[in-house]
Amino acid sequence: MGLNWGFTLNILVSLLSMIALITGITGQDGAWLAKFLLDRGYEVWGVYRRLSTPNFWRLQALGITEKVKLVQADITDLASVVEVLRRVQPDEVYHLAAQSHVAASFDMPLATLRESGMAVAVLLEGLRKVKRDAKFYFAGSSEMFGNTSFNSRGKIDESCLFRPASPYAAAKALGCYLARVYREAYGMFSVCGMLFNHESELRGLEFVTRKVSNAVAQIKLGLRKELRLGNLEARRDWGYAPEYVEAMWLILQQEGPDDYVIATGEAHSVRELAELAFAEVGLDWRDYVVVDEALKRPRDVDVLVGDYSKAERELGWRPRTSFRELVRIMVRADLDRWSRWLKGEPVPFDAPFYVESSIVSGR
Ligand code: NDP
Ligand code: GDR
Repeated sequence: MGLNWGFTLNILVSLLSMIALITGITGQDGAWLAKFLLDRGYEVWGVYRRLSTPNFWRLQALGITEKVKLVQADITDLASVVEVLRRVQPDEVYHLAAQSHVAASFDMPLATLRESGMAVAVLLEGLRKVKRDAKFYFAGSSEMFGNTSFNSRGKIDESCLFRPASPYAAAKALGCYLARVYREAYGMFSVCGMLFNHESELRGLEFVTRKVSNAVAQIKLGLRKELRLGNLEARRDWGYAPEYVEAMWLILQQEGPDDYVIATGEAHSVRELAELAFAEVGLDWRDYVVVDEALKRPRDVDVLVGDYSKAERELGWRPRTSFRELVRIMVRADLDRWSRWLKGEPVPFDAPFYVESSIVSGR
């Protein structure tokens, strides 16, 4: 019987390719990471949860819906997580799923603690029992540092203390501690990425950068008249998401497990964000932005700015997209999507189905 070379090659490729499992594949980072790993020849599995309305627009926008393998689970449900781990047998697990909105965590503290904190134990216990040698990445956050004291360069690095200022931040700090506990207690390759804000054209509409870029596009096209915002003075370290998922991968390619700050090292205020975004389409932000006290959080962190020296030294990672470029990418993407949508073209994006922040409290 002759050898079927195509079939044999397929088997060889699948034997050689690494298997990655991404929780939160329908979110911003999950989609970018899936694309990044597919481009590197990974077999990519993604965990999604059952929703009454399917939410695959980001995978569609990146053209990878047919390339990833989707499995259903809820990260708070150990039985479903173990089932997925048994089936997928991943080499690398990127645990990105969470209730990721800081303001919403004040409205839903218990659900946030369960999904963004306790669920990390669900994943780690599942892995310890099913695939202990898999590498595990936990999506920690700059929010864990809260209003911490800065290092001698006036920034936040890996040695700064956690001082969480929201239920979300407290949950992420728990997750980060758990990642370290499993590393030290069981020798697992388990790490906590301390990523500062990263944005893109795939960002959720509830986050301030995308809220602004979407509103600017709508105002420019005459679809709305104003943009309501909360704290204009908050300063954040905003980078471009596709570069940050690359850092996640690099962290798992190191010889040993360790935690890293990933940031741009520059902070900008929400006011500057609005100014730049409106200027991008030739408008003056002061004519459209309304400050709404209801959009201010019970407690906010004044400034978060990261020191990525360790990542640069050990991972060879550094940010490439400036704040100005980031704002331009986002505003242009929303302008393009709304323009096409108005012409009746099919565009995979979320904004036409969203309700205004004046209706949804706290966003
Ligand atoms: P998103 O909010 O865009 O995505 C969150 C993902 O988690 C979605 O896919 C969501 O699914 C999924 N999810 C939430 N709850 C569950 C659940 N119970 N079971 C299964 N899936 C669930 O977040 P980002 O992509 O922006 O961020 C990724 C991770 O990184 C998050 O953990 C976030 O907290 C963290 N992080 C993000 C930063 C950023 O600037 N983007 C910075 C630092 C940390 P669904 O689509 O169904 O809602
Ligand atoms: P953040 O992002 O809380 O940093 O969490 P968000 O974009 O929600 O807020 C950034 C800053 O902008 C201020 N702000 C507003 N925020 C929102 N969402 N809506 C508004 O109208 C508004 N007006 C002012 C906020 O008060 C805040 O100071 C993000 C998430 O991705 C987390 O999951 C992640 O861990 C952190 O970044 C790092």
